[in-house]
Formats: sequence, C-alpha cells, structure tokens
Amino acid sequence: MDALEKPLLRALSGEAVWPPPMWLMRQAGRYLPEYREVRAEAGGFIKLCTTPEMAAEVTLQPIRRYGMDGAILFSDILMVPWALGQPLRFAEGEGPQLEPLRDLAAVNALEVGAVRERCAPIFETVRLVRAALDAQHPRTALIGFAGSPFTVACYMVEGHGSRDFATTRQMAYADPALFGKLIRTLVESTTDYLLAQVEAGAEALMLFDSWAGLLPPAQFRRWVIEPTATIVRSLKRLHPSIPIIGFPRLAGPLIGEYTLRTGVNTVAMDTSMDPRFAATAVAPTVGLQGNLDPLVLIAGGAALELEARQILAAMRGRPFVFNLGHGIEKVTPPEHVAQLVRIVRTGG
Ligand code: 1CP
Repeated sequence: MDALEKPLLRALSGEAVWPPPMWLMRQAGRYLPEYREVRAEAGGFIKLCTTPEMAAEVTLQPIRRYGMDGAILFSDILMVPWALGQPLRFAEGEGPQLEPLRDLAAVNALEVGAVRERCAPIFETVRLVRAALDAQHPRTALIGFAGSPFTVACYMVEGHGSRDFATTRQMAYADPALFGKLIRTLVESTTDYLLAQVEAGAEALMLFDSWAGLLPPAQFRRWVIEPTATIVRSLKRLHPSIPIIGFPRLAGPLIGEYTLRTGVNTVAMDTSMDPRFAATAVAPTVGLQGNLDPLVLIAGGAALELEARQILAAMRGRPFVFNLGHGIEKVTPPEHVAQLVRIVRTGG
C-alpha cells in the first residue's frame, strides 16, 4: 500500500480519518502471553531489545492479534543512554537502574559517536518489521521512537525511576551549564538515533517526554520545548514529510505552546487532558492522539465502552489517533483490548 493511503499516516499528517486509526502505547509487553514467552527466551530485557529477530517478533505480536494501525518499534527510551556508554540494567521487578550521572566528567565521558554503531541491532529490527508489515500488514505503519532529552536526562541523573526526579530538577537550577551540556548531548544523539530509524524504514516518529509536566513553565520552555524543537527541525530538514508525535505528559495548559513551538505534527494527550480543551489549544490541522485511561482498559465492560465513546465523540471531525493516555498496564486482560478495538472500529 502507498504510504499516503495508510490511515495512521493520513491522520498524523492532519487528515480527519474516520473511524480513527488506533494503536496503544506499550501494546507489546507483559500483558500478552506470547510476549512473556519471547521475553523468557531472551533472558534479559536489553538482550531482547538488541536481538533483531526477537524484537521484531514482539513488535508484530499486537499487530497479528488486533490489526492495529501502528506498530511501535520494540525498544526502550533508555537504549540511548546505554548506547552513550552509561551502565544500565533492567532488574526484574525493580525497573531500570543506571549509574547516576552527576558531574561534568560523567557528561564528557558520554560517547555520542558510538550511538549509531551500538544501536545497529535496533535499526535492523526496524528493517525486519518494515519488511514484515509490507508483506503481511500493508495498512499498518511503523512508528520509531525515542525519549525526549529532558525525560531521558531524568533517568540518567537520578539513576532510576522516581515520583519527582528532584535531583535532576535541582541540577537544572543549580548548574544549568552542566545540565544544558547533558541536554545538548541528548539532542545530538537522539536526532542521530531517530534519523537512523527513518533510514531503516520508520514511517512516523514519537518523542516520549513522560516527565515534562514536572517542570514549571520557564523550565518547561527551556528543557522541553527548546530541545524538542531543535530535534524536530533537524529531522524535518532531512525528511520534511515524516510525521512526528510529541508526548509532553502532564503539560496541561502548556500543550498549545508546546505544539506550536516544537513543530510536532501530532500531540499525544495524557490521561489528565480534556480532549475538548486540547482541541481548542492546538490548530485544527494538528493531530491529537490519546487518551483513554489505561485503568479503564483493565476494567473493561460498560465502563470501557462509555469512556472510549466519550473520547470518540469529542474528537470526531478532526485529525485524531485513538490511543491510551499512558502505557498499557501488565494486568490488562487481552480480551479487553479486543473489545476496545471493536468499539473504535465502529467510530463511536
Ligand atoms: O521486562 C520487561 O518486559 C520490561 C518492561 C518494559 C517494556 C515492555 C520496559 C522497561 N520498557 C518496555 C518497552 C517500551 N518502553 C516501549 C516499547 C514499545 C511499546 O510501546 O509497545 C516504549 C515505547 C517504552 C517507552 C518508555 N520506557 C517510556 C516512555 C513512556 C512511558 O511509559 O512513560 C519510559 C519512561 C520508559 C522507561 C522504562 N522502561 C521500562 C520501565 C519499567 C520504565 C519505567 C521506569 C520507571 O519510571 O519506573
């Protein structure tokens, strides 16, 4: 199928496709028994991300099961720090653990030039998935992704997940030169990492800024909007038509300014965002994506139907991609995802 006929790419490029295309954040993962099988066979999570045949297989699992309109590359936002040489491990049940980065020597030690080579298996996964989609699922578009510099810096500085990433935010105030250097390193490596994904066959890109909403407005402009705008500008210079989705989670009323100033084509709404507010905050040609609560997908039944239909009603007539407001939870019953697909396919 011609790229311009894929429903997801049409919607991301500003067309009001109806029923809207859909995919789900973390659609590959531990709620699927077929994922758990491959995950066990791989041993470690990094091993899974860097073994192209396995990563391609888990990327395709939700496409086979549900016929989603988007396949998101199976990898993680922390593969960029890993490729920069920061020690990383995914301990079972603990989440990611990095060696905390706290000073200039540590920032200077990051190996920007090594990213392309170390991530070569990830780009090979992109090639394998794209070939499989072209052959077997020609309506499904391949989404590449990376974390945005601020969110990735949160994990690099803190060393692990956190509710408030206080160490990182303090560093940004106390030593903006140091934090700025880290952010610039991430802008450069993330741009390069995303360009390589496009060259390997990614048809759209998403930038995850999960912790953007922790920042007050001035800091949000400096560490979220500006670095994201720089990345988008560089990508568009080389690939003017690649659709880019931004996810400034919990940005609230700053969503309009974020969208306008970064130049993303589509903005992903988190669970707290009122879709009707978002529709007034961004231009009518900007796509919106989201934002079903992952918890109502666990509940299923009438509650799921009601919430999904409310989002569809609010988004009818504008460019829209149905998705969750955050990643799918691992206790989600797979049949509830099937129920959601049936609802969205009727267009509400
Ligand atoms: O053992 C396992 O199976 C590990 C669980 C897991 C999975 C399935 C992790 C560890 N990452 C992933 C895959 C992943 N992560 C994808 C794949 C594609 C898909 O969506 O199906 C994507 C897009 C991500 C993105 C990601 N990783 C984000 C941004 C989105 C979000 O959820 O806010 C973040 C913050 C991460 C970091 C990360 N990686 C893994 C975990 C458990 C976390 C969160 C850590 C924390 O804050 O505590």
